[in-house]
Amino acid sequence: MKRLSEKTLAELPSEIQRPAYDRQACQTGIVHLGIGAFHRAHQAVYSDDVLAAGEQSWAICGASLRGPGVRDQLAPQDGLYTQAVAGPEGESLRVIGAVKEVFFAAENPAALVARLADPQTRIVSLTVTEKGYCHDPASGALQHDHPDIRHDLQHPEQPRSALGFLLAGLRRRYERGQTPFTVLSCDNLPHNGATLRGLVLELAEAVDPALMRWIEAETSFPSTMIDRIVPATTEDDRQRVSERLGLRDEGVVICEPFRQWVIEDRFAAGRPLWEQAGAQMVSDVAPFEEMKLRLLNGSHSMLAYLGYLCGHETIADTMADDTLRRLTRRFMDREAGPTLKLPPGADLESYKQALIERFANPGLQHRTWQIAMDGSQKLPQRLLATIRDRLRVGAAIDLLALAVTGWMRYTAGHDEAGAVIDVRDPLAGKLVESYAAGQGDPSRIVDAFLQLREVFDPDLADNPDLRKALTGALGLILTRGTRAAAEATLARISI
Ligand code: CS2
Repeated sequence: MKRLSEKTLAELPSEIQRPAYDRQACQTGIVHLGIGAFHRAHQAVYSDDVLAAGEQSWAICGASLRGPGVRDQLAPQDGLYTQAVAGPEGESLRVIGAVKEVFFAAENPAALVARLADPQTRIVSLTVTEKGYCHDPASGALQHDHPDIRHDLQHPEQPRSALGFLLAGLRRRYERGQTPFTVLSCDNLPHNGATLRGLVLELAEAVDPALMRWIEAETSFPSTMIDRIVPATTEDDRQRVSERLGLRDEGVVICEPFRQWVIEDRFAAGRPLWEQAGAQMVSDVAPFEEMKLRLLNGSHSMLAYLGYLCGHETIADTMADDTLRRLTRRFMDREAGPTLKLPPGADLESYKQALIERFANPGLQHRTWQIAMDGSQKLPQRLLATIRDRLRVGAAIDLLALAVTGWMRYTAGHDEAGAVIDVRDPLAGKLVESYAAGQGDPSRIVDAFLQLREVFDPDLADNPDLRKALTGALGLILTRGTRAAAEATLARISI
């Protein structure tokens, strides 16, 4: 089968939407670090809409920091790939043209730094996942002993980390007397813009305090809330979509119909009119972000651990399981929802209902295992911040505790039938050790986990109510199994 590319684009069946603009005439105004499926199904689609509306200076140059995979998929396709939206009437396909160039950073870090320093680059956006920020998820502090940070401090012109690349690009601009670019974090971190700003400044200070002051004064780091469910693409997905295209596409991304992007409107060097593609430009992202992190991502993580332990492969499967579906709704209604300060105009009830329907989308094969990854980096903002707020006012945390202990049990590395679980987490070694240190005793296991300062701040680690709730929940899981523990918890809280 021929490959999708500029040359073969005209061979696509007529019903497939494709770039209706002159890609050659578009200039690259955005460099994106971490060009995985999520970026290609989210921000790149908004930019594709903007390019189609005639704003030609906002094409994207993408960079992968961790492997050559995406470059190898997209370079032979001139950056073209298909977005397959899994809706109620099947999949609708659209070829996206916003990405003009893809780098694998490690192959030629100097070329990426040059791109960042190019005056045409006005925005540098990021989706590098939580662990890509090289910080302690609980405290938000830079990990000075992180191997990539240590490397980047020694070789600032040949960086490895996203922070190192940002700094190298900004430094070059500073030295040449150019204007800086806007740094746009699009990861699921609390206050992602401010968090990233703090980390870049901390690194800059270690390199050159004058550079740090320039970044502080001149560069903006708007916060964003990004939302679209984008499961990892499988080989089946590629084959199915390629057959419909009549062309082989290695870069297919699968996503749900829903998409939302809320952006703080503070750009140092101009921006595309993303609002014309449906983005919301606001002055304060925090309430949007908190609602999404605590309801969507909090439920997701809970479902990933409990669902996996109950034998479910995907999130849609967990929603077809009556116990887990009810548990999710109760989690939102009883524990996560009441902690929120709602964004202007939000309707909490319909937001929660929509989430249940989005999770149940049968067209998405979103594996519980995928979402379970990197729990140590995700739990603080998804579950522990909610716990902190509830404990402060003496509110119950039964379901939150069940979710957190689901994570602890998952990291044991074997399921309830004894099969191995492939636990992926930057702290995997410590997690397995913590679990093992408890020797099967729930209170000792909980104590060992609470020692992990990267995850639990001292205020949580020393809270007797949290300890008691976690020990009780883990005890239930260990003695009765995850499904019975979920049922018993639901029964208890409905009395
Ligand atoms: C998920 C998110 O993998 C995960 O941890 O919770 O990727 C989630 O699908 C997105 O944030 C939805 O916007």
